[in-house]
Amino acid sequence: MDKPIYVTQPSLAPLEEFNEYLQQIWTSGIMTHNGPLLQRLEKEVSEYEGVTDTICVANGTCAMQLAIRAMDLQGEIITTPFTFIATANSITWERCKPVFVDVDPETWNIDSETIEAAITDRTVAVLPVHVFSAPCDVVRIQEIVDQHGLKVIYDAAHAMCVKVNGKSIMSYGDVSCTSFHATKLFNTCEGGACFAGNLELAARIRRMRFFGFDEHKEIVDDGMNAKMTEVSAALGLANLKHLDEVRKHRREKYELYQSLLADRDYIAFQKFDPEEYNYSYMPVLFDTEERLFQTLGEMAAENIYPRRYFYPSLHDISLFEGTELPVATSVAARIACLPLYNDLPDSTIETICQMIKVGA
Ligand code: T4K
Repeated sequence: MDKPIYVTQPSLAPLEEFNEYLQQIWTSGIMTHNGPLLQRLEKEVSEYEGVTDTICVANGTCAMQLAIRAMDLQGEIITTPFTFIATANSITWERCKPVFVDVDPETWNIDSETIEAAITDRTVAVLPVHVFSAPCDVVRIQEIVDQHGLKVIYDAAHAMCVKVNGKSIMSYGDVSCTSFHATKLFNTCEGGACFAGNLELAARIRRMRFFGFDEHKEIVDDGMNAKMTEVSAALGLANLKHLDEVRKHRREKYELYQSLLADRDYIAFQKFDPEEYNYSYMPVLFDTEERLFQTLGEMAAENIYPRRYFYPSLHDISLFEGTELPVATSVAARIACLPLYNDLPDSTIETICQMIKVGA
């Protein structure tokens, strides 16, 4: 390839549409502090997702930190090791301890049956991740947390647009947190959001993202600066109009990969319900790490760069070492996310799939 092909590229609305919103900022001079565009984005995301409230924040990591803080959680939080480091960062930065449990070999999400065995008298919450947008077993997880009096925070960083049992995935758990980072299906450059069904909890998160101010700018709570700017909100408003189309195109490209790779019996795809997935990533599981290495090497020689999301499994890094979680270790060593984004030509997907054949 003349130009490098990376794992992803941002999906961006036409520049003129972004400019229309920017013009409003230039006219009003309001750039941040929960301005009109942010309020409009929160309303539009709520309508899009079918939820009552959206609390936009500066990024997905601080969304999880705010959720932990707003519920005053202190202690052990059970989570998955097959995720981006930010999941664990949000726990440790709130001075809690991540306790990793193993993942399901087919969905690669937290194995809900391993959660109970990890509960101690120090456990305060469970923080599962809908990895690559495949929903966790939200019903079983809720049963477990209810039985043990724990909270549940979902890391839904990958999962915009996903519905489970006809309801937005963001409506599950005490708080669901998502990311609107540039590399996500829906992006505001940097950004994220919290979704909380409990009105008091939602109000507390709102205060906490804005220094602990109430609506009269009285300092009434502990807080930080986790606000989303008007420029990010403007980008979000422009991008949101194209989200259905973006998801549809990604799905077509995902399915093209799937059909071209269908005869490779050494490759497995993530298990998910096709209607409950947003097709933002193209993860494939190789039968061996050697085959994965060989394929990555051959692709790099052609200027194509899939990514090892998420390697290594977090429980295997020196910060956290201590537990043996064989499924997570093995899956993390054998997965690569192939390039997937809206402008990726089908002919490049065909080339990539041929290379996987050559590597076999
Ligand atoms: N929880 C989970 C499960 C997550 O995956 C993440 C973030 C979070 C929580 C935290 O959310 P945030 O606090 O980030 O909102 C990227 C993203 O930085 C990160 O948001 C994301 N997950 C993670 C999975 O991917 P890297 O280290 O892969 O980024 P980078 O810069 O290598 O970008 C990957 C490719 O994307 C590049 O090869 C080229 C392309 N790219 C990237 C950027 C930044 C562009 O085309 N344009 C760009 O502006 O982390």
